[in-house]
Amino acid sequence: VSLQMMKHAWDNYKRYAWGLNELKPISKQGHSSNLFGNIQGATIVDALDTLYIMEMKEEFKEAKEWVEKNLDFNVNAEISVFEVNIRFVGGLLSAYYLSGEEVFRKKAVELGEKLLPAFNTPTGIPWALLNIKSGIGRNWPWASGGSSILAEFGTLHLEFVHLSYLSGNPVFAEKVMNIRKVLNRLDKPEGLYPNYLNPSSGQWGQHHVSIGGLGDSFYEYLLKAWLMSDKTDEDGKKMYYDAVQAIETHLIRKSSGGLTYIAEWKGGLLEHKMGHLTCFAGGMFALGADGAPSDKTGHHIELGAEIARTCHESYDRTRMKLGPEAFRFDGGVEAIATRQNEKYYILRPEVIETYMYMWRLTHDPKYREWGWEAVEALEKHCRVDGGYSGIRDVYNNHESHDDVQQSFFLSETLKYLYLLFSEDDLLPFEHWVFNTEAHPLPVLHKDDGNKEENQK
Ligand code: DMJ
Repeated sequence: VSLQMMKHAWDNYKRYAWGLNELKPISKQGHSSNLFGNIQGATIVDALDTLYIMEMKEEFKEAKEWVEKNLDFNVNAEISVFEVNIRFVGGLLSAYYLSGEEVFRKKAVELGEKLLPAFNTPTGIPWALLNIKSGIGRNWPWASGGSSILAEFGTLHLEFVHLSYLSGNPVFAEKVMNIRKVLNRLDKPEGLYPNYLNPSSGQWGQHHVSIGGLGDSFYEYLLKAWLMSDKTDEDGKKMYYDAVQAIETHLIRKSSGGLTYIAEWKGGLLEHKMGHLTCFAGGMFALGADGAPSDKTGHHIELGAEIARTCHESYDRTRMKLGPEAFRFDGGVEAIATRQNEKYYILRPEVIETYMYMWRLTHDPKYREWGWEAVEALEKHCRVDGGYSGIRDVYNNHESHDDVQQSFFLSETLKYLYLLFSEDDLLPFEHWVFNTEAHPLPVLHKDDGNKEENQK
């Protein structure tokens, strides 16, 4: 089914928005997000590996030809370093490792080089935004006291380690190892990492802590850096398990109805809200269970299972059986969005991602059942003639479509669905880690410095 869904999403993108970043499936035209500046083709690059894995050979070939002829980084564009890294660098790296086609390696390294000026700050903590022509960087104007964002500068590690590996140039890995060093020198309030860090002073901004937006994939990359290093990156490992310990103590709570959730922390006070983005953590806890101290292994799996159940409830308690952007555990509600501007669903993958990890790690059939419910809801409410669209209010009887087919729907949501219903030996966890945009990167095995071997 996910293959048919991919075909529908892809064919319509191709028909109405080919070469542009994303598709507007209702108005049947291109959608350009300023996250990528003038860089074009986000959907193509994000979808390459999904097309490959689903064996959509014709489509993969078209996509590759587009990359060869049209993907151009010599543009005057201010881009989000994080978004371009996870979608474009990540997408190109995976396409290279899966297909072995040199063009993807070349483009990934070329783009990596364009991103390097972002690290020209007093601390080496990169800017959020970078003009890839002038090399001038800055931060989001809304970010606390000119800070960089934890989930942004903390989500470069996997890709940059691979860029050094594939280019032979150590500079990429050095840049991300330095981020680690800066973080390790800092005091952490209650062992937690605030979402804001000033790249000039090297001091934390506001003490907001989140495992959802602004924090999320920083934690994910600590664990995955350790796994991707064939479990040699002991720093990454320690930082991950220490962080999870602090998260459990200070952020994880159980509702009176028995649902485990991860709250947000604002200078010591809890906001009892969990974002859709936070739902990825179920899969992360389960993936990390194996490396936890031996008496904690079962506990980390259990935590993953409980988060999966809570996130499933957030879907089940809506009219459309698709989860809201954020749901609350206060004012008498549990796992329900109470604010109008938190009721939307934009084709996000995190809940299905967690089902996929839980399925692979436990083989409990309920995760496939829950995944199937999501497929039915997507088909019923998000599928339109011109592709797939997000929904403005998942509690409503009638769909109000937001008219965007996000590129991560093709790279993540549909890939994780496909993997959920595939055998475990397709991209097995012993050999692959997924970047935060679901682009698989091979584990770099310590016993063979040999590239060919690592690509199997
Ligand atoms: C994706 O770009 C990535 O999964 C990122 O980590 C979070 N936001 C979107 C999907 O929701």
